[in-house]
Amino acid sequence: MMFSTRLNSFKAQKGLFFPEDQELTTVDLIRRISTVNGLTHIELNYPEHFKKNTPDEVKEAVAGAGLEISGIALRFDDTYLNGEFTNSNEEIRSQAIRVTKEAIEVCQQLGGTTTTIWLANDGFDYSFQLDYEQAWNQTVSALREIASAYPSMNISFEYKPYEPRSFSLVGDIGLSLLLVEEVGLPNVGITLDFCHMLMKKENPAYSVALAARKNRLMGFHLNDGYKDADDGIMLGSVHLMQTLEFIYYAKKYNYTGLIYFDTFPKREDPVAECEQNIRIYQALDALIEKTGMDAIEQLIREKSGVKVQQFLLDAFLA
Ligand SMILES: [Mn+2]
Repeated sequence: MMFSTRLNSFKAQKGLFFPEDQELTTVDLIRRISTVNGLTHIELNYPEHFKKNTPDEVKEAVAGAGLEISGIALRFDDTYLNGEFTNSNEEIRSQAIRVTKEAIEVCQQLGGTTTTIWLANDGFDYSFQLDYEQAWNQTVSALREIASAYPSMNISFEYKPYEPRSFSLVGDIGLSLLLVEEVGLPNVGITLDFCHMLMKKENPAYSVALAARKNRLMGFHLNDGYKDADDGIMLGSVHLMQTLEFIYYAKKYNYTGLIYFDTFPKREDPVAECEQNIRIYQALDALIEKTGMDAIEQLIREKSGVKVQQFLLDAFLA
């Protein structure tokens, strides 16, 4: 299994690893993240993580830490406050497309496979604020232009229903699959973020099944939360059964991609927090193995809420 987590989490509880007055670079954060037991990969934000260090410096630090780079995630700053691929200022829209292409090139240069696109600002806050059809068409054409220029690289779309916009343009699994289908290229897929799915009141395992049946499952962002906000707390801490079901479907569809913990430890030691997430994932995976895929398949076929609760109880008491 490939495990990764948020590099920026390693700015937290700074004094446990760095002198309090040290200004942290990406290379410093890589040094700290490399102390996590069980971590295999690093994911970097573009352009954010390349402001103080060059791609070569980052590459060297990651190799020196005995880790690999899985990919790059786009982080659009306030230049794009009024939209990335749907910005009505043509110059800003072109810049969003150009920066995305740069991110893919950096990903390629660093030996990563997947560039994840989250469009924070493509959405709306008011009625009559957005021409929906035009915005949709602009998003399809931008993604098509980007993905067709790099056919050997994975481009993964991460949806989120709202925040920072009141409504995202593409905010759920169904719309994301429609978008990807309209883009019509084999190297475009979907990243499922557990909190984002909860915010949309999706059942996460169902979203796995829908993306997998279209062969578009490209990335996992795992965490947990209380549904209304992107809490980013530890895996399984609130929705344990839904996390177990999610991992069951990941196994059922032979998901071999990156398991990335998109959590925001602040009051926890981020090293211990990440190790705990890895342990929880492995423990739930082992519980499924022990129960047997066939036995769970049988449980699903019975469609019995009572038997599902007994399964939970048996797992606790085992
Ligand atoms: Mn995420």
